Amino acid sequence: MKSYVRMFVVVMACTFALSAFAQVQQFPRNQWTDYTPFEFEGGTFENQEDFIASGRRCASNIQPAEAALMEEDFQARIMETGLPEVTGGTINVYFHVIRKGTGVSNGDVTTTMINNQINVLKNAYAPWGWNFNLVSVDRTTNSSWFSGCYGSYEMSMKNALRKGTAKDLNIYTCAPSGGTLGYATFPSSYASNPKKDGVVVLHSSLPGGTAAPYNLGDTGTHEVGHWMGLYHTFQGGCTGGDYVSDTPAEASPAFGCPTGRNTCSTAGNDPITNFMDYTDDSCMNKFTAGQDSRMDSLYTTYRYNK
Ligand SMILES: [Ca+2]
Ligand SMILES: [Ca+2]
Ligand SMILES: [Ca+2]
Ligand SMILES: [Zn+2]
Repeated sequence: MKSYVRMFVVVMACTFALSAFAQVQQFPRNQWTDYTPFEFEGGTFENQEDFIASGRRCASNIQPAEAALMEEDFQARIMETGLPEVTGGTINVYFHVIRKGTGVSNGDVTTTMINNQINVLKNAYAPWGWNFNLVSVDRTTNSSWFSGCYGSYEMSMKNALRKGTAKDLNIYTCAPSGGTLGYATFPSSYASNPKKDGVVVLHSSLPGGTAAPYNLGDTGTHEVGHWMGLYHTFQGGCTGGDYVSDTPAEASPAFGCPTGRNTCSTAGNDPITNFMDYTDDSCMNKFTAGQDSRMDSLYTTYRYNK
């Protein structure tokens, strides 16, 4: 029974991974309160909501049915093995810079930007027991990998560069799909495709980069959240679907920093300051105890000693 469930999950995960190459999920435009053009990395969007609706904020969107399958696998494993739970620890980080030439504008991020990104991760996760140790930085000049690091050239890049095991974090900086901010794999997909495991972020999202208002390093924080097993806070809309009880449900991704936003009649205002929403880096500043508990459990189940 359990192995059947697990195999089903793997098949569905692979199906999803393939379909993810073909499309980014788009969100309905439902507010249109702002008619200020939104300039981002050489492109102009009608406004910031249009940018969010384009799907470029994060490519780690999964449908509720797929999340449910991943959750089923997770629960089955907990029932089999119990939880020898680690509640924190130090995660080794292997940092891979993909550039199309020299100079920051070609993706050749500086050592200072990398160290500042690691510090942003440390500050975000320290309250919940996690530390990050930068083990190595490598730099690869390859313009195909630079723009194709999510999708077409992703696996050639990762097969060549990924280091460590399930418990180790590999971060790639590049220009995914020509400007998508970030993308991460989830813990449960490690077993079926270990080389794919890791986090991809837009090079200019690092602290000091040009991707304002997403240039304080919290794209990294957000994508590592997915890598630790968290979904978006708007997953499942008002019925909820992030499997975290202390993040109030919200109807759609928030953007900017809309204080007091309340899109669902269920208890609590929208969690706009949560790292797993889509707000500006200067707006997001927290995980919750429920998210911490989920990260600890998922890390124990799929990454610790694996
Ligand atoms: Ca913890
Ligand atoms: Ca929730
Ligand atoms: Ca509410
Ligand atoms: Zn995301």
